[in-house]
Amino acid sequence: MTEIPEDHPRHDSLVTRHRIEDGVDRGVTSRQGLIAQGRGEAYDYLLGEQTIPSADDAERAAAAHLLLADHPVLSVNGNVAALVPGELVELAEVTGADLEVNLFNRTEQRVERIAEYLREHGADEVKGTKADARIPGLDHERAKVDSDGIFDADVVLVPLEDGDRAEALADMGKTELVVDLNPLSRSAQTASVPIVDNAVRAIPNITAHARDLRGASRAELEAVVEEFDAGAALAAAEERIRTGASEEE
Ligand code: PTJ
Repeated sequence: MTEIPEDHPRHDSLVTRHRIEDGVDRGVTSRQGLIAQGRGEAYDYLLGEQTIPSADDAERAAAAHLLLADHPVLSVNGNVAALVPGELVELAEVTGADLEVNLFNRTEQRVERIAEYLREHGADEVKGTKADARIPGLDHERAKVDSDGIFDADVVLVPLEDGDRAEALADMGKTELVVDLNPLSRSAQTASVPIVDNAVRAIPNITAHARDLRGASRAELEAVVEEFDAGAALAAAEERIRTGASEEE
């Protein structure tokens, strides 16, 4: 990987790009993942490449949902596996969530590579290889999930999900926590908790909130969930992108 000086004005963005390139070289990320990354970068640039206050609220609400869940699952695709493998393992540990590889462009080889990459980053168990259940309403490959993983989950964190699958999971009655830099995407619009932030910042920040909330009572966690307003968070993110300004600050 090319050395990027720490004081380079676009340091974080360039490091992120290199991680995705490296993910493609390792067989973890799809080539379409490069295009998705470019799209995400454009939104992130307009958001000021920072976690805006409404995204931080969403990340706290997501942490509360994961802690309240009976069976939380973190869905992992080729992009987040390349960007935040260790951070996903840490979030799973702190919240007691399962990790499941679930791909848009599914190949058994890439599922295996991603599972192996997560294990190299400390994961004990990675689901997604059995694929013995189907999400209703989706075509065969994109519908595949594990019966004791996403199929059984009550709360699912889906970073960079495609709109069809986000809707199908919501139709199954699951609480969906979606990380997507585009507040107008169908997945963000469908989510119980839309997190309009870069996965690189969002995942460790959800973990930090989960650590902070770990000692809280059920009633306190439920209050955090209740206070979060998905519509207001989406509106705040769109406002920031369109005008560069936020009413929250
Ligand atoms: O590994 P696979 O096969 O599961 O494929 C994963 C991708 C992401 C390639 C696939 O799901 C896809 O094509 O997604 P889309 O439809 O391009 O949507 C990606 C969304 O994620 C867009 O709205 C981007 O703005 C957003 N995005 C891209 N990078 C990031 C991001 N959101 C948060 N953090 C990012 N780093």
